[in-house]
Amino acid sequence: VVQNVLKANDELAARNRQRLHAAGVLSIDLMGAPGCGKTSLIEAVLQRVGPALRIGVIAGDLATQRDADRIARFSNHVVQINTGKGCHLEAHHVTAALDRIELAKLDLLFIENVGNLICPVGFDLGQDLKVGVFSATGGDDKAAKHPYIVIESALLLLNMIDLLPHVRFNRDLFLEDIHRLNPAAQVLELSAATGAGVDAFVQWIQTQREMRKA
Ligand SMILES: Nc1nc2c(ncn2[C@@H]2O[C@H](COP(=O)(O)OP(=O)(O)O)[C@@H](O)[C@H]2O)c(=O)[nH]1
Ligand SMILES: [Mg+2]
Repeated sequence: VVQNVLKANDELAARNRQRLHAAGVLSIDLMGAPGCGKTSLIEAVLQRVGPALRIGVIAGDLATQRDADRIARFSNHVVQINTGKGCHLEAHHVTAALDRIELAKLDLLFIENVGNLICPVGFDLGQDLKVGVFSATGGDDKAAKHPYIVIESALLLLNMIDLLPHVRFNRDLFLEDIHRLNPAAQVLELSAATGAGVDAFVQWIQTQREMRKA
C-alpha cells in the first residue's frame, strides 16, 4: 500500500514538473522546522526582487491562512494549502494549488512545505530544487539529527545569524556535519530579519535559473 501511494505521488509530481517546465517556472521546495523562518525568508526575497523575477508562492500548513496573508503583502500570486493532520505536502496538494496560480505570469515558484524536518523529505512535489532551512535558535545538532533533509537538499540555509551572539550554537560543528553528510551541498548563512545574506540567496536562485535555461 505504501509503495502504491508513493508511486501515485511520483506520477503526479512528474506531471507537476512538466507543467512547471512548460511554463518556464523554476520551483523550490523550502523545508524546515516550524519557526525556522521559511515564510520570513520568502518575504525577504520578495521585498528585494523587482519585476525581473516574478515569484509565486504555495504555502503549506496544517491550519490557517496566516502565511499566505503575510506573503500576499508582497505578491499577488500566493495560494495557501491546509493539510489538516498531514505533516507534509504531497504532489496532489501542489497540483490543486497550480490550478489556482497563473504560471504564465511567474519565473519562480516557492513551495513552503509544512514545518517539519522529517516527513517532507520523502515526497517529490515536482519541484526542481529542495532547499533545507535551519536556524541559529534551532540548535547546532539539527543537521546531524536530520540527515535526509541535508542529503536531499541542493542548498542549505542557516537563518537567524543575527541571533548567533545570543544563543548557544557551535557554527563550526553545524557546518562540519553538513559537509560530512552532503559534500556537494552549498550553504548560505543569512538573516531574514536584518536582510544579511539574502542577496546571496537571490543570486543563487538566479544562477539556478540561468543554468537551467542554458
Ligand atoms: N531574529 C530573527 N528572527 C527571525 C528571523 N527569521 C524569522 N524570524 C522570526 O522567527 C519567527 C518564525 O518565523 P517564520 O517565518 O514564521 O517561520 P516558519 O514557521 O519557518 O515559516 C517569527 O517571529 C519571525 O519574525 C531572523 O533571521 N532573525
Ligand atoms: Mg511559515
